[in-house]
Amino acid sequence: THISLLGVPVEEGAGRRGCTMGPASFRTAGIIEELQELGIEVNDLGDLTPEKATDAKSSHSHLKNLPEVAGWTRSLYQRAYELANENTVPVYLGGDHSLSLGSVAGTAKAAQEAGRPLFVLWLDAHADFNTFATTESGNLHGTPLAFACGQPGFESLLGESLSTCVDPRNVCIFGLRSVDKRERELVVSQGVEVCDMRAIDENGVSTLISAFLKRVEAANGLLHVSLDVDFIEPEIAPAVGTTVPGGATFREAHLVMEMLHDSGLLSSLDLVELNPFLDDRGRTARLMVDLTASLFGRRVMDRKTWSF
Ligand code: DIR
Ligand code: MN
Ligand code: MN
Ligand code: MN
Repeated sequence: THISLLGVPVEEGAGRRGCTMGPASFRTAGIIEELQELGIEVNDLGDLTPEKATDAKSSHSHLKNLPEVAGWTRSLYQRAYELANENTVPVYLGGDHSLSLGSVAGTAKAAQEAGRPLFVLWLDAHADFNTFATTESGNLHGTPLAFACGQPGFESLLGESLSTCVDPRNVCIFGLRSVDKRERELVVSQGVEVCDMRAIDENGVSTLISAFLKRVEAANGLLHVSLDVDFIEPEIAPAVGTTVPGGATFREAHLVMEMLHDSGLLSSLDLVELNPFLDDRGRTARLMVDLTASLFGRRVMDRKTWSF
């Protein structure tokens, strides 16, 4: 494996400031060294510079920082498209979740050209499926999945409509426990797969993730994973602006990562919403780095078949 790290220090999509320090915090927590330790070649591309998108306007006046977020999106859309065409696994270090407006769309365009369906695993307390019309907060980090799945009204982001959309049936929102009313209706009507926290309680992470990975494999799909810090239980991952109690435990989160590694299906990754201003002596940053290491192959022991 070869990994390309790209910092995307956007914070204008979130309701509070601080995610701009995310990429620096991932690096301080040792993300490069931990991945190299696994024998992986890591290329740190530094931090992305956003375009100026002063033309980005919307009639929805409650949207926050639309020109700034549009600038990041245009810049990352192009960069993600390029990286998807290289022989590398891009890892986008956020930055708030609005970075996925660019990363998923750019990756989807490349997947379409490669003739392969793009699957998206969205590890998050939230659905991030609001449109400009449905968002109650006006925070654009709550919109990337709706944008990627081709919902209307996002034209001002890129200055044109999206050429390639992700099929919403190829999206799995995993860990959901907070969804807005109209956002919920959209998720259902679009046929998005949802594994909410109750589904995880009742079935366990392993059954649910296996079923999703089987679908990706059967379709010869590419897999983009988007990991929001708030997927994890806030008691162990406090450095996020939108904590919701009842998140994935330490072991559940690691098991998802370990299973993703064993599948060999991962093609690109977002690590988002880390807000170092809210962290407790770096513990959330370190947890995110450890989860990333599990995703890229760190394990206690090689697997064997147990016989009792
Ligand atoms: C809420 C919260 N659904 C919103 N969303 C997110 O603002 O749209 N919080 N993504 O992290
Ligand atoms: Mn999110
Ligand atoms: Mn979230
Ligand atoms: Mn968020």
